[in-house]
Amino acid sequence: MALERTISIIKPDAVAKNVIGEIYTRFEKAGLRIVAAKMKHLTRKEAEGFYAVHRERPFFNALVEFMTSGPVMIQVLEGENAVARNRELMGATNPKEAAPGTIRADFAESIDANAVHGSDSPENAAIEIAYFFAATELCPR
Ligand code: RTP
Ligand code: MG
Repeated sequence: MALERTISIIKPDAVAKNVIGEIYTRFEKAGLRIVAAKMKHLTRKEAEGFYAVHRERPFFNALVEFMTSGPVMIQVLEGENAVARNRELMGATNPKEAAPGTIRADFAESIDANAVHGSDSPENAAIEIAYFFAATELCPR
């Protein structure tokens, strides 16, 4: 088992619903540790840069609009298989397909307003962590 880090973003819909604490509790119960965190209202440029891999997708503009519609809570999670474990906790992208008990099943409204983001590989996690955090902002155990 590998000790990994991943990025989690609590999206504007879940921040507006006041469920940051409930989502943090799920990370903690799953053995994921928060080693950095910041709340931020993303600019259009920041959201476009973060989702640059999706630039050519039909949903890109809607995604950027949504991600800049209110503040987000961004955290680095650390733990065994953190990338996969966080994605298990999140559930499927479309909340209608998300397994019961997952964050998206419990808190998401739609495929656009789907409560959370999680890195999809250790390689992308490293890129996404560096996008939002300086190395000195990480506080590993
Ligand atoms: P995320 O990146 O946010 O963790 O979600 P994901 O890996 O499950 O989904 P991804 O394919 O990376 O897509 C990024 C976000 O774009 C929105 N999306 N909309 N309308 C659509 O068909 C569609 N597909 C994706 C979602 O908000 C998704 O989280
Ligand atoms: Mg993704």
